[in-house]
Amino acid sequence: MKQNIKKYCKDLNIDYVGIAGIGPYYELEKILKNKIDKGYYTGMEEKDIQKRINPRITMENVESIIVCLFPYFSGNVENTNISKYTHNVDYHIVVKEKLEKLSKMIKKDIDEFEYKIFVDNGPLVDRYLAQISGVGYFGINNNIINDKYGSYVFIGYIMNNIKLKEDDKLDKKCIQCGECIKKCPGGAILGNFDMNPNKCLSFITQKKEELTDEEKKLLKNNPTVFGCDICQDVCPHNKKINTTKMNEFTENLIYNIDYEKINTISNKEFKRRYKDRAFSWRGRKIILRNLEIINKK
Ligand code: B12
Ligand code: SF4
Repeated sequence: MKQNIKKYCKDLNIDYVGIAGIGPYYELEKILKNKIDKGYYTGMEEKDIQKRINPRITMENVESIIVCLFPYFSGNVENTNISKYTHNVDYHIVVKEKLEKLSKMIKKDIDEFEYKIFVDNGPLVDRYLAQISGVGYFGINNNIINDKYGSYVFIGYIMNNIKLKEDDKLDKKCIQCGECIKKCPGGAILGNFDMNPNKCLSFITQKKEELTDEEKKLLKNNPTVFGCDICQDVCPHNKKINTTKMNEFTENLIYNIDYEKINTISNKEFKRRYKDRAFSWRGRKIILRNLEIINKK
């Protein structure tokens, strides 16, 4: 069956697929507890640690997890004020659609195939799954890196009720050059493969609560309306990478958000225009707030 899954993935332009076991993931539990103790969480993460380390809580009859990478790098652009992962149509939509297609293909072979699809929104730790299934390895900047596509990859997974042989994780980490630590504007990267996400500019651009003066200064000095790519852009593992083969990530791209344009439309109109964009999930107000901070003389 694994061979068939690989073939179906190829048909769907998915180059990297791996199988993760179903835990419980006790080594991850230690990392999560340590993060909570140190206050290294933002409130965007699933709070229930048991749910994060035990897939059975989410799908009682889960037997394996199919993990796929979705490369989105389509080239570097000079004039952009939003992060690369938001240039394209919302990856949640694209990845879900692809994994739904893959699941339907598998179901044709195995009638009793039951599944649940997740990308970003699931209870598990996506990067952990990517690592244990061997589709990528950790960078000091916390991102999952793949040799062919670098770290500009989304991670999606299918919990399912079929026992598939687990893949081995790669015996590899990034080269640890330290560039991301030096260049991270918020000093969020700790150097031991962990980070303090509260200091991450990507988080600050998405934060709903009022920003502190320090956070505003950080945003003003590193003007990105949504997300942050610095630790990936400086990473040597992202230098000679392939661009994505997925048309969904190369067509219909938006590179800039214009203050005047957003300021003159209603919240409802904003939602209507941008509901298929990852930068819109926090709403118009947050985008306007960030633009105002960046544009302030
Ligand atoms: C909340 C969240 C954020 C928060 C907090 C991020 C954080 N580091 O915790 C904020 C808003 C800051 C954020 C930013 C970004 N995010 Co985000 N985010 C998430 C989300 C929803 C949960 C993350 C989480 O659970 N964090 C808690 C920690 C425990 O999990 P982790 O980050 O995976 O941590 C691993 C490493 O830190 C490592 N680790 C920690 N300590 C140690 C110690 C040792 C010794 C070792 C070896 C490893 C290690 O192991 C952990 C477990 O595998 C995930 C989706 C998901 N459900 O998993 C996406 C996700 C992590 N985000 C993603 C992306 C694309 C981004 C951004 C690149 C977006 C951008 N351009 O702005 C940045 C990257 C910032 C960075 N350098 O990490 C992708 C990552 C893809 C990839 N290639 O790795 C994910 C997986 C979504 C997806 N499905 O594609 N994100
Ligand atoms: S995304 Fe930006 S702020 Fe966040 S860790 Fe990377 S370089 Fe630092």
